[in-house]
Amino acid sequence: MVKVTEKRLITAALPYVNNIPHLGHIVGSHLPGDIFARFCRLKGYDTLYIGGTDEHGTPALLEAKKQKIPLDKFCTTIYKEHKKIYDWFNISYDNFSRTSKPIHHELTQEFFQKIKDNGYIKEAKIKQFYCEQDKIFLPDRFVEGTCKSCGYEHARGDQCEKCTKILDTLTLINAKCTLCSNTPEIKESNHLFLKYDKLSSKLETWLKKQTHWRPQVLNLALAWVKEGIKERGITRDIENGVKVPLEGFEDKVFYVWFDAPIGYISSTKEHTKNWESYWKEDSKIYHFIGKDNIPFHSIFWPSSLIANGEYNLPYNVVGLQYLNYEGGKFSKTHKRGVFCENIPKTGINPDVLRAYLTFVIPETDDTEFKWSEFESRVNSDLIGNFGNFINRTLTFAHSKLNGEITQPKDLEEYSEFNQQVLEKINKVEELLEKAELRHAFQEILSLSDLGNKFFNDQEPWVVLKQDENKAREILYICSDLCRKLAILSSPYIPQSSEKIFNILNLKENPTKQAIWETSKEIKIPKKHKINKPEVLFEKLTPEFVEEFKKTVAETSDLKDLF
Ligand code: B3M
Ligand code: ZN
Repeated sequence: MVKVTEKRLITAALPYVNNIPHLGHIVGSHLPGDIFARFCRLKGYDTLYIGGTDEHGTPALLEAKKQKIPLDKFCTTIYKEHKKIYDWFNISYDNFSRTSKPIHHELTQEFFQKIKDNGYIKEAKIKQFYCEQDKIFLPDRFVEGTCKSCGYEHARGDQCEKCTKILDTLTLINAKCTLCSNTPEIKESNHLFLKYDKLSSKLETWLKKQTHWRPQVLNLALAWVKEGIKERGITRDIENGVKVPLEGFEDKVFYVWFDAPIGYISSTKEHTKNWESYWKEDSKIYHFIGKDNIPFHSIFWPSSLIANGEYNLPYNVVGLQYLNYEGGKFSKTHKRGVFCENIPKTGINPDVLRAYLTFVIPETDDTEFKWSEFESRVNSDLIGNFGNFINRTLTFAHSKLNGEITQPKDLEEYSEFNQQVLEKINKVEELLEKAELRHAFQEILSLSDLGNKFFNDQEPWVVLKQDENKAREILYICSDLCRKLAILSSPYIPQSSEKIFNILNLKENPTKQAIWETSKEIKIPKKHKINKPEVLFEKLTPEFVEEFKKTVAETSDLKDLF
C-alpha cells in the first residue's frame, strides 16, 4: 500500500494594506500560523502555509485617497512593506499573494458563478446611507455612529470594534459620513445576497460537529446562528474590488469579505498546479485569525463554501484574542506599541522576539505586552533555562572533553530520565496537534528545565576527575536532549534550532526535514564529536531594552513611503 500523507493547508488572515503591522498583528495570526505550519512540515504532513494581502474594499481605498496616491501604486508599496516584515520574522509562507492579482479576480468570479448556478443568490433592493455632499453611496466603513448593542460611540458601519458585533449599518445611532461628517440620508439601490435562509440549517449542522474547535470560537459561532444570521449583501457600490459578472451590476464590486477568503484559494492556486488537492480532496484546512475575524470565518466563509459546493470547509478556525500594550491598545498616533518597521534596525535576534511573542500568544484570553516582562521572560525563561542547558552542555563537552561524547554502554541506567523526556515530547506533540502553541512551548521549556536538573544531579564536573569516560556518557545523554530540544523548538526558534544542530555536528536540518519522530529516539552516533559552541542568544540589558523601545515606537507616516 502506498502511504498517503495527510494534507494540511494553513492560512493566516490576509492583512489589509492600510497600515504597517505591529506586534499585535504578528502574534494574532502570522506567527501562530507559522509555528503550526513549521510543526506540520516537521511531522511530515504535506503542508502549505498560505497568505497574502487583502487589497479590496474601503480600507485601502480610504488610505490611498488620504495619501493622494493612485490605488495600485499605494497597494504595491504597502504589500512590499508587509512582505519585508514577515520575511524578517521568518514567517515561512509558501506563498504570500495579493487579492488584486488577476488570478484572484477570475477565481472569485467563477466561485460566484457556481453559487449562483446552485441557486443561492438573490437580488434585492436595499436601503443604504447616501451622502449628498460626496455624491456616493457610503460603504459601511465610511459611516460612524453609536453601536446600539454596547453604546460605543465610534462604531464603524460594518462592525463595532468594542463589542465585535457585526452591525447592520442602518442601525447606527447618530450616523455620520466619515468623509465630510455630515448626516447621510437613506436611499435605495440594487444588490446581490447569499440566501442564508437556505444555508443556515446546513451551516448549523456542520458547526455542531466542530467540537475540536476552541470553545470560544465555536460558542461564538453557534450563538450567532441561533440568533439568526442577518442577510448580508455580497456586493458594494465602490470602485475597489472584484467586478460582479452580471448585467446591471457593472458599477458594483463584490463585498471585500466575500472575495477576501477566496484569496486563500487563489493564493494556493498561484503557488501550485496541485492546488485542488488541498481544497477538494482529503485535507485539513486551518485558518489562523484574530477575534474580530471569527464571524467571517465561522459563518460567512463556510456559508459561501457550502453554497459553492466544490471546496472543503475549514477543519479548524483558530481564533486568537487580542494582544494589548501595557494596559491599553496599540496606538500609532500615541506612539504606544511595538511597530514592526524599525525592528530590524535594532539588531535583535528574530528568534528572541518570536520566543517572547510565543509567551503572549492570546490563545485563550487577551494578553499584554509589558516591557518589564519582555526583559525578564527572555532573560530567565528563554536564556536562563533553555539557552543555559544547551550552552552548558555544549560548552562542557567541548572544553572539558575535547567535544568527544560516547553513548552509555548501559542505557538502562538512564532509562528513568529518558522515559520522563519521552513523556514530555509526547505531551508537546499532543498540544501542538491541537494548535495550543503557547502551552506546548511551556512544556518544551519544562523539558530543558529537566535537563538542567539532570546536569546538576549528575555533576559531570565531579565525575570527570575520576572517570572521564563516564563524563562523556553523561554529556552524551545531555547532548542528545539538546538535539531533541532543537527539534521540538524549531517551529518557534528556527534559526537557533539550526545552530544547535550545527554545533552538535549533525547533518540533519530540522527546518528542512521532517524529523519530528526522531526526537523520540536516541539518535546521536555512538562515538561522536561536537563542534565549537557559539552563543545562541544575547541577554537583554536594560540599556538595550530602553533603546529598542525608542526605536520601535517610531513608525513612519505612510506618506513617507512614497
Ligand atoms: N483583511 C481583516 C483584517 O485584516 C481582513 C482579513 C481577511 S481574511 C480573509 O483583520
Ligand atoms: Zn459625506
